[in-house]
Amino acid sequence: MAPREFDIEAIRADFPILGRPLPNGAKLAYLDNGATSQKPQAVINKLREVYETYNSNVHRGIHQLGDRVTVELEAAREKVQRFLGARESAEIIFTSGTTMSINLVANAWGRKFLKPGDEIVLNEMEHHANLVPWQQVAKATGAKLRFIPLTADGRLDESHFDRIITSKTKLITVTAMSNVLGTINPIQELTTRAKQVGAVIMVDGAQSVPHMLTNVLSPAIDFLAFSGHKIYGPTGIGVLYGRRELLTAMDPFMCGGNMIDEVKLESSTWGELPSKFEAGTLPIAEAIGLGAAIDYVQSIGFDAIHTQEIKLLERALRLLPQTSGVTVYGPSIEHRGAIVSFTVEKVHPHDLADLFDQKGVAVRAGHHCTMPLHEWLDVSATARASFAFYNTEAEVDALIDAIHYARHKFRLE
Ligand code: C6P
Repeated sequence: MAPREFDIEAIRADFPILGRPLPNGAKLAYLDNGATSQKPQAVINKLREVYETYNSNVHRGIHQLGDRVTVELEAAREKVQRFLGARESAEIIFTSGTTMSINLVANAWGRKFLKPGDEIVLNEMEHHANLVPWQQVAKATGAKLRFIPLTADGRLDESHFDRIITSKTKLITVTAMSNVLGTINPIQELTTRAKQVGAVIMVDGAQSVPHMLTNVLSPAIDFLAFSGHKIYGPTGIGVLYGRRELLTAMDPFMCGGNMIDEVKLESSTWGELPSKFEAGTLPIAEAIGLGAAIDYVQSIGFDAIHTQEIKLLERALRLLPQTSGVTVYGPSIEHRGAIVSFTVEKVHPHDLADLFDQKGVAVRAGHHCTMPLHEWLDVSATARASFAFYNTEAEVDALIDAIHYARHKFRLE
């Protein structure tokens, strides 16, 4: 289906929350999409449809509602499969989000296959969700963590790849897009390097999947994690894509109902993929809602999404540095997605976020679950504007006005 025409007002009208005044009466400028995105009416309607018309548990139902909900859930899985370009829907595991997807790989693959002397390659910009699980796995297995250094502008320093990615490397795990700097990492190059040394590559797609076309076969990555709530879908649902051979070789991460083949008192055997990794009742309506979110994103198309988000990014990267006291972190526009973190001299980011909120401008402030990156930046916290295709240039201007407002409140202008 051809994407619809990009009409920003019509698109904004699809998101009921964007048109509602805030409790203080201010007009919302929602620039916190990196934390979670807003939901279009189509997703809200889908959740309602599930609960109103065919709510039931999946797979176990031998009644009409159970049949219907199972069909809908598996249709959502197939949508995710096609969206990611995966070979088969059995390679799509529903999880609660990126964090759980990464923990699944760390525990079910890492603990089984890593041993002393093996190396896990990371870098300093990773979100805690793609760092802490690997610290735990390294402790448990004796594997070592290696970190690719960053360039001064916050990109992976490729001149260190030869030194860090070696025959000892068993896993490269990397975010496709930094949730703080917006940096887009060279997944193609890292995949090639991983294959050269016989390592597995895992991509944290939490920030990239909502904003750019992802194809797990090109470059051929082994694992990909993303969260439904950042791609205009419900909370509580996420995805792990895994290559069949790897998923087959792994043991289950969590055990219980749904994931077994046969259970005896002393031992059990596992179900087929993807059930083997889906113990217990899934977030059913949320998974179906994720399918609706993917339909919605595809109805707009990544070309239009990219064009709009780059326009916003360009404006933010031009206006922020022209604003007194502002320091912007991260690389130039060719190397980043629509996320901008910054500080304002003499105003703590938490105070900034508070004052912005009075004006209706919603941003995130803090370390954004990247404490090592903030140590590297040599600041304890930043403020972050993260854009979506439904944001407008007027909202970028509202951000700049809010900075002036905060500086004025602090008697800096
Ligand atoms: N980052 C942010 O405001 P979950 O919480 O499981 O949906 O996603 C975790 C996660 C993993 N990797 C990256 C790159 C992320 O950005 C996130 C979530 C949010 O930046 C919440 S801390």
